[in-house]
Amino acid sequence: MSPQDPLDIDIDTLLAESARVAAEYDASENEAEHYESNQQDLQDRQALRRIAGLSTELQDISDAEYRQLRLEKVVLIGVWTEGTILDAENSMKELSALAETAGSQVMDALIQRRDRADPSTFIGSGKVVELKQIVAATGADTVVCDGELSPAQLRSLEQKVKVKVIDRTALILDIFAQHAKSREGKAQVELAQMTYLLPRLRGWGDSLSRQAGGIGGRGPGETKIETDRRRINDKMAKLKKEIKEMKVARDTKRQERTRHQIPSVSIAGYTNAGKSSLMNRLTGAGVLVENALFATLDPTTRKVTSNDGRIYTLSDTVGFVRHLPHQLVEAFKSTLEEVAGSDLIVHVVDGSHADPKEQIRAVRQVINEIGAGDVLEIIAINKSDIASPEVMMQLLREEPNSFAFSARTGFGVDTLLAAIEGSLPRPRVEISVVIPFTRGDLVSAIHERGQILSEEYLPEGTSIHAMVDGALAQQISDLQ
Ligand SMILES: Nc1nc2c(ncn2[C@@H]2O[C@H](COP(=O)(O)OP(=O)(O)OP(=O)(O)O)[C@@H](O)[C@H]2O)c(=O)[nH]1
Ligand SMILES: [Mg+2]
Repeated sequence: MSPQDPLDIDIDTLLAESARVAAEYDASENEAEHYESNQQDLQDRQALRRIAGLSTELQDISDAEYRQLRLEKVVLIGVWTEGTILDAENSMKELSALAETAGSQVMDALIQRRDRADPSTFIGSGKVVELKQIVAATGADTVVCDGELSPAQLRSLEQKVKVKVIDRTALILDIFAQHAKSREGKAQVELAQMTYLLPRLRGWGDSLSRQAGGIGGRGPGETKIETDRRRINDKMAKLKKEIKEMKVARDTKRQERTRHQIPSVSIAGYTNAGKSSLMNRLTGAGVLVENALFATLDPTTRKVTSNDGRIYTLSDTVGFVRHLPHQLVEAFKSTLEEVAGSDLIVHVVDGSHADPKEQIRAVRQVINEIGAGDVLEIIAINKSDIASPEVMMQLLREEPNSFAFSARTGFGVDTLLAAIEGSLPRPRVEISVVIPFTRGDLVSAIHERGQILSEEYLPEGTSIHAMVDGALAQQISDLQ
């Protein structure tokens, strides 16, 4: 897109501008500080836990250059409201992995025990002071909050800590933006970013409207924000149209597959579970494998021939995560429809993860959300080479249709493959025909899509006894 394009909006500039206008508004307001009692502060302090060993450094600078990351020093904060401390720590570990995937260096991580997040600053005001000290001591330039914060919360925390504050959703959107390669992927991410941005602009716009109402006039800030909002809406409409056009091409391809009754298998699962590694094992597709979250954004589909000679497709898909931002689910709908439209989902689980059951739950939630809840599912528990055997055994016992394997060592892959191929929809129509040699195309179609029971070459053609799908049976009967 050319820089002259009125729709080419630089989100950072826009955000900065909106933040400035919002800050002006806030400064004009009577700053009623939200003080809590000392007792609460004491409780806050006692509830504060630091997670040791979470700060890690990027090991490979060339990797960072390749992805053109903005190397930021970040401090993570989380509010632990329910569940065990282990759950809270796992959540922070994941946030840390997300931050590192986005190219940041994690300086420190804090969790605060509270009944609920503070409505004005997410963490309690006592903690805010402490956070500010940690930020200063570590030289951090960004604070990342584990959760989705309201625009007002982000703003007041930012003002108090004096560095940029972002939430988990913004972080995930940032990773997606960095990893999107295809035109469709980029458009989908941009749409998700704008959907995220729009209510945040509205928040500021509303504040300004209230201000404008008070003095009975329209401030220049409001006009600016309304223009921005209109431009974003225009851009979003344009993106949606583009995505729709690309969806047509995708649908055509899928219809083609359906028409030929080629079974399709989707590899889905939590991010970093080893979906692409399995895809590569099974097809040699050479999909990028990386110990990073959301390494794969664009689906890769390969034609595979089963051991009994039938053809099906195998697709590697984008990974899921807990609380996957709904803007992303919405924007990636056309990509995710691939999963919903498949005959079988191979749900890859990282057996070596601290809480694989929680990952299974989170993935199933997204699978249901995209309307794929009824698709047949195989649970494929990966990384058997490093997972605890007890955890693997427990998962295998609890999940009826489950298999253990290791994409790295190849352990269990054959059994898993046999289970996948055994679950493919079976051709149902039995035929017994002699096909003239001029119709070699039909003979190969029966080989690819059907199941040969017997085959014999006669002088008048190929005599075949086979099971085929309805469409192929129709084509063959038309021949007679
Ligand atoms: N030890 C071990 N590591 C594995 C195994 N399979 C995959 N990995 C590693 O797990 C990491 C993630 O693998 P990927 O195949 O990229 O995972 P993915 O599910 O495609 O991840 P995203 O595309 O990022 O959602 C990589 O570092 C792999 O090398 C395995 O069987 N054993
Ligand atoms: Mg992948």
